[in-house]
Amino acid sequence: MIKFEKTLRDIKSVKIQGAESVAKASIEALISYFSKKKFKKESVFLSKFSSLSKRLMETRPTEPLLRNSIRFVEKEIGSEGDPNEMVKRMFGACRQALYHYEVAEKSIADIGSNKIEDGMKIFTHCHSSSVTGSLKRAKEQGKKFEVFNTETRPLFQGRITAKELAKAKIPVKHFVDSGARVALKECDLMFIGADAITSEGKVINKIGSEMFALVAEKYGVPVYVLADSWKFDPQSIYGIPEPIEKRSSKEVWAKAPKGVEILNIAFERVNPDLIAAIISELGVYTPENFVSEVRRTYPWLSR
Ligand code: RUB
Repeated sequence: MIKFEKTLRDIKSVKIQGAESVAKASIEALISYFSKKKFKKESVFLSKFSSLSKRLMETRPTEPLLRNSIRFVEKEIGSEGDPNEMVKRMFGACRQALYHYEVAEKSIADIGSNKIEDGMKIFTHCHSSSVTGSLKRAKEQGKKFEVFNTETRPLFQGRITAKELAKAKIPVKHFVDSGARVALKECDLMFIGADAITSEGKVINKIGSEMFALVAEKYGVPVYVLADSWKFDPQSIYGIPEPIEKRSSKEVWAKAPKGVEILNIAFERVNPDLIAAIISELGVYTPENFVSEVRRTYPWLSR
C-alpha cells in the first residue's frame, strides 16, 4: 500500500517523469499492491483493480502508454473466474507489459543510434528516456557527436538529460529554452520523445516541441520522434482529443502578482508535416505509416 501511494505522489510531483517511467512505475505499483492480497469475490478484486487503475491514470492525463498498458492488463484479467486466478493473470499481464517496455526501449535505442554519425550535433528538449537511450547506444558504438539541449522550464527536466549524458561522457551544451533557435541552427538532427501519437499522426510532447520543430524546419534539420508504439492514442480514432495536461501556476511563478494569469500547459501537439519519422520498436515510419503499422501489429489497441 505504502509503495502504491508513494508512486502516485512521485508521478504527480514529476519526481517520476517521462511516459515510459510513468507507465513502468504504475505497473510496478499495481504488482506491489496486489502481491500479498487474497480475494474471495471476483467483484471485490475487479472493483479494487479498477479504482487503483483510475487513480494511476488520473495522475498524468496526457499518457496513453499508461492507459494502454492498463487496458492490456484488464484484457488479460478478463471479467469472470476464480478471483485468485484473475490476480495471477493480472501479474502475468503486468510482467508482459514490463517486458514490452524493455524490448521497445532496446529496439528504439538500436534504431535511433543508426541515425547518428560522427561529427553530428543533435538537439533535444525535455527528458525522454527513449532519446537518451539512443544517444547512449551511439556513444557505446564509439560515435563522436555532441548534444545541444534545453533546460525545459518550469521543471527543468533538461537538467536530467544533461546530467545523464554528461555521466555517459557525451559532450552536452545546455541552453535556456529561448536559446533553442541559436542551438538548432548548428544542429544536424532533432530528437524528441512523445507522450501520445494520434490517429492523424500528431505527436504530443513537452510544451515547446512544435515551436522547436518549426525552427528545425527553417534550418533543414530533420525531426525524429522516438517513442514506444503503445503511445498511440486509440481514442483519437473516434475524434476524442488527447487531453493536454495543465499544471499548477505555482511551478511557473510561486508568488505572481494579482492580475497576472499563468497558463502552465505541460504539452503541445506537433504537426506531422514537421516530423521526418517516428522511430519506435516497429521501425522508422512516417507518422501516417506509423499509425497503420501500430494498428496492424497491435489490433487490441484500436478496439
Ligand atoms: C516528459 C516528456 C518526454 C516524453 C517521452 O514530460 O515530454 O519527452 O514523456 O519520454 P514530463 P520517454 O517530464 O512532464 O513527464 O521517452 O521517457 O517516454
